[in-house]
Order: sequence, then C-alpha cells, then structure tokens
Amino acid sequence: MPGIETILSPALFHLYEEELEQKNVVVIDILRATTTICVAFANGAREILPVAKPEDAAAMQQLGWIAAAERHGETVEGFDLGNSPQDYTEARVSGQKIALTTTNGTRALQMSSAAKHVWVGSFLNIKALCDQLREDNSDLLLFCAGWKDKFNLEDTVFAGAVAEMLADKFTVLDDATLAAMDLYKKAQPDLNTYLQKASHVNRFKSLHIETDLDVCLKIATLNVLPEFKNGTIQNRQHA
Ligand code: 3SL
Repeated sequence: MPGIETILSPALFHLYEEELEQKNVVVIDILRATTTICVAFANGAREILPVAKPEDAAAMQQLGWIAAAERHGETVEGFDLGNSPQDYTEARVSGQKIALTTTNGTRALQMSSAAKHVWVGSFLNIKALCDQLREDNSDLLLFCAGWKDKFNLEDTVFAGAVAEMLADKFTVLDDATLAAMDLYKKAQPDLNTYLQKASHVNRFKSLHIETDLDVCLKIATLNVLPEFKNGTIQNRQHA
C-alpha cells in the first residue's frame, strides 16, 4: 500500500526534499491560490505560470499573458488580476495564459517541482484529484502552503479531507496526517462555521473579501486536475 504524509508548513519542507522524486505532491492553498487556479482552468484558462515575484508576472504581460499578483491578500497595484477566484471568470480568462504570483501558494508549487507529479488541490476539485491519486498508487505528500511559513487551519483541514477519502487505499505514515484527519472530522459538519476562527478568514474580513470563503469551500464542483510540470501548470482533465 502506498503511504500518505503531510507537510503542515513550508518551513518543514526540507525534511521531505530527498524523497520527492518518487512521490506525488498535492499543493494546498485553499485560501486562495490553489482554489483560484482550479476556477481559472474550469473557466477555460490555457496555462498558468507560477512566478516568484510581481515583476516576473509583469514581464510576461509584455508577451500577451494576463499578469496576476497578490501580496498580503490584496491585488498588487497595476496588475490585471489578483487572487480572488471570483475574478477568474470565463469572460476574463477563457483561452488565456496567466502568470500568477501569490504570497504562499505559488511558492509552494515551485518548491515541489522535483516530485513525480505535482497536483493542485482544492475542495472544488477534490474528487477529480482523489480519483487520480488512487489510480497512480504512488506515495503521497500533502503539502500545506500555510501563511508565511506558518501552519494554517484551512489547508490542514483539506489535507485531512484528502487523507480520509484515500484511507482505504493508503497507509497513513505520520502524526501530521492523523492530526489533519482529526481536524477535518471536527470541521466537516460545517466548514464555513469552523473556519471563522482561522487567521486568514479574519484577514479576509479586514479586507472585505469574505465572500471568497464560500467560493473556496464548495466541494467537488469542478472536474479539473491542474498539474504543475516543467515549470508551468496545465489542466489534465477538461471541465
Ligand atoms: O498565500 C497565497 O498564496 C494566497 O492564496 C493568499 S490570499 O488568499 O490571496 O490572500
């Protein structure tokens, strides 16, 4: 049986780096980067290039790409898009290539590049994602992007949801995954209510972007499977 482990914060990533090439990694930034990437593909985006800095996204704008940048939860001034899934509408992104930089999510993607496969996970595509992971049968690392190297609730709850969905097919190898599964069981009856105490949800409230929370907590509504490969993200499954 393949195993599942969980990285609860990017600060712990170095512990897993050596074993990466035989494993699947799921990068998790529920609020909001990995959710936004799923929505963009569901609405017809062609490709998403995760980049480190706003300047890198701006450089791609010169080549006809949409430039998207978020820092501290806000759209960086002068960019076409920020990181709200509600802004990645069909009218805005269909057929487009997007260069995206966010505070934590795009960094976690780039950190994972040595893995066998790097998948983009969100509640919206959880079914498509878990179907793929079951088929592949490789060891799995659930990588929570967190917030500036710190643990966060929403990514951990999602890691627990994935581990629960795969529990019949995978062996849980570490206590981080067990803790994530326990947290998911506690949060699952009402994810929105449970996550009201999360630090990033409070950040949303101060930025008046709370409506994004509902969008990010929709479960298995999108049949997309974004994969980060050779430095860029493409959808392996059509919506
Ligand atoms: O951390 C990230 O990558 C972002 O998802 C943060 S935010 O939700 O856009 O504030």
